[in-house]
Amino acid sequence: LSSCLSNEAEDEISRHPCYNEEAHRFFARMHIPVAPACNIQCHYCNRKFDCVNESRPGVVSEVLTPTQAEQKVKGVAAQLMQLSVVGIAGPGDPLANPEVTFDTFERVKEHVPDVSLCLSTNGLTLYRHIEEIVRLGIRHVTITINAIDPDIGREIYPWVFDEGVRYEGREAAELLISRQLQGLELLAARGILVKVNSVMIPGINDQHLPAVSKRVKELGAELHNVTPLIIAPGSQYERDGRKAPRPKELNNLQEILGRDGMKVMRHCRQCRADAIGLLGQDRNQDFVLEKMEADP
Ligand code: CLF
Ligand code: SF4
Repeated sequence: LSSCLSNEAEDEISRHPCYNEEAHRFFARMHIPVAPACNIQCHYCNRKFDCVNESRPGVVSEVLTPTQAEQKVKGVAAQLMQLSVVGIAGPGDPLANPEVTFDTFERVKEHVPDVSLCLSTNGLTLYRHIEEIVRLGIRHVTITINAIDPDIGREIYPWVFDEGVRYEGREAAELLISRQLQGLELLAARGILVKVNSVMIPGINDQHLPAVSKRVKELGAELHNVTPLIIAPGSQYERDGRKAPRPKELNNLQEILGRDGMKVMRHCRQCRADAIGLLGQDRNQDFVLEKMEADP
């Protein structure tokens, strides 16, 4: 870890299963699926399924209301001793659903104060929520940044929707990228630990990701997580016949990024938006709301 981190930040990282590879054997995360809408379109996504930026495509998480989420977090925290992080990562973009997302975080903060809060977003509206994130004590934020060059970004994002305006083509990518980098910089300046996720898309951004890594490191990102493209059924990339990278290609890229001095995450399990347990575990079915309500 970089030596400029405070002791407090190092401690926060040591108990976060995604930010610390050792921690993932001992500490569990819980995702609460309260955020169904999204404000951009990625070519690898099919909106019928969970957001692919931080999850597996082709799975559908059932959306909870903030009240249901509160009950569920209380129940899980009481039963799952290893729980250290509660995150919101979908099934759409959490910041495209700011009311339910922040209402839910507020409830978790109040009722389960000893877990760390984590947020994952495409970053489009991040700059508008910095104060709320700081106020709620959210210490870990993930931004999915697949490109910093709008000419590459336009091959990934056909459109972006913000404040009643729909942007397309290069303009859409340019807006999204500028907001992502702005959000990253603002969060880092407030001492929030930012992880950047990038989806490795062969033939589109695979050669470009070292430049992305370098830029986000300069802006203060703590960690870079490159995940292999998994194409959602019915997505544009499926129609285009795009392919996932081979494991060796992904490993080579991670090695290149690591050589440039970035801390690279290699143990991501591409969780569902409703995942519960240690990374790689999905114990959602062990914590069914109705059952918990009947048997507190
Ligand atoms: Fe969840 Fe993401 Fe927080 Fe982790 S997951 S919101 S940072 S608590 Fe982790 Fe899962 Fe990979 Fe995400 S293994 S998909 S990186
Ligand atoms: Fe789909 Fe997530 Fe992209 Fe939105 S940000 S289009 S939900 S993959």
